[in-house]
Amino acid sequence: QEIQTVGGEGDSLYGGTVPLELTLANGTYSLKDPTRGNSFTADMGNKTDSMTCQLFGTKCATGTLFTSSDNLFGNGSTSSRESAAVDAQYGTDKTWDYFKLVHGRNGIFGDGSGSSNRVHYGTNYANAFWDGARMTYGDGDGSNYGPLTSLDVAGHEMSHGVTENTADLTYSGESGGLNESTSDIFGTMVEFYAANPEDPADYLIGEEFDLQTHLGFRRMDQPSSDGASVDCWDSGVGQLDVHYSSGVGNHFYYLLAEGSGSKTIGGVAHSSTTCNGSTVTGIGRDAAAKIWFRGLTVYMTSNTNYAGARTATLNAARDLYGAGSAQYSAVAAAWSAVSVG
Ligand code: ASN
Ligand code: ZN
Ligand code: CA
Repeated sequence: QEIQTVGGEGDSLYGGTVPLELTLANGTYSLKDPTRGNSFTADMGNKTDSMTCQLFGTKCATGTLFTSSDNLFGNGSTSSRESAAVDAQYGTDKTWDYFKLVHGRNGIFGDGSGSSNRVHYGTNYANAFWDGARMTYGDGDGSNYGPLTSLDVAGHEMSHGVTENTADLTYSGESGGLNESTSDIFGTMVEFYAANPEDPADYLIGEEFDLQTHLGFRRMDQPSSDGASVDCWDSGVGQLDVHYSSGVGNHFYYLLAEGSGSKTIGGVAHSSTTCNGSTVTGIGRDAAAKIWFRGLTVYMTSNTNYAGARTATLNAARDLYGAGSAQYSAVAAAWSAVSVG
């Protein structure tokens, strides 16, 4: 029997109705996209993995591929197990397209191969993770958090795969903060790239599934507003959890792209101040993203720290725009504004 690629539609939790590319075989449609490296989404049935799996990314349960007798998946609510799967698959699609069309990268691994998603992992699990080979999403606890399958988190987690397969920033100390920041940066850029009115893009991470405050886990314009992340570099940031030391890189990136001061983005009031009292003029998201991507993939290495990230992104800006460019000067100014260099 012939295996075909067919268009379909999904009714997601956070992105409204979205187009899907599906696999059709023997009259059964599956949530597997041949146009994006056969990326697919599977149901974990609320089971978890052994510790061995989480540590080594091997011998993990793969879950059950989502299939259907028609080309429609989900109903826009958690009453259908398929809805979170639609978000996850949509997240894979947009992240794939973002890296391919904006940065010329052929998938997470750079070789055209796809990645998979596992949804409904565990019970009341309020996290999501990349294990080196695939994505896994919990359903949240249902009172503080819904399923973690928002587009920014999908982009965040899959960007860990891009980092791992490029600079391979060590996941501790300052390099760990840069690793986390890279994921917040590209997760956010994927949200902007998708330009989905159902999920207006902003610099908040995880706002879509935050049932209480709708502010999510982190925000890039003022990282310290979460009570744990830092806005400014100091010699102690390497001792912090990587999800907090990332604040320095996130704050840098926001200032570089958007500049200091206040503005409304995606319907949310954003406001960013500098650590040195300077005013920074943003160069826009497209240039900032190109600079970070080139810095990451050409100049950063596993032990790059914040000072090294300053050099890496300056080198990238010089390559892309020239040493006398406004973009180059803005990179220097934005790092200085977060006390790096
Ligand atoms: N969601 C978390 C992250 O991507 C999972 C973890 O702590 N590794 O960073
Ligand atoms: Zn992360
Ligand atoms: Ca967001």
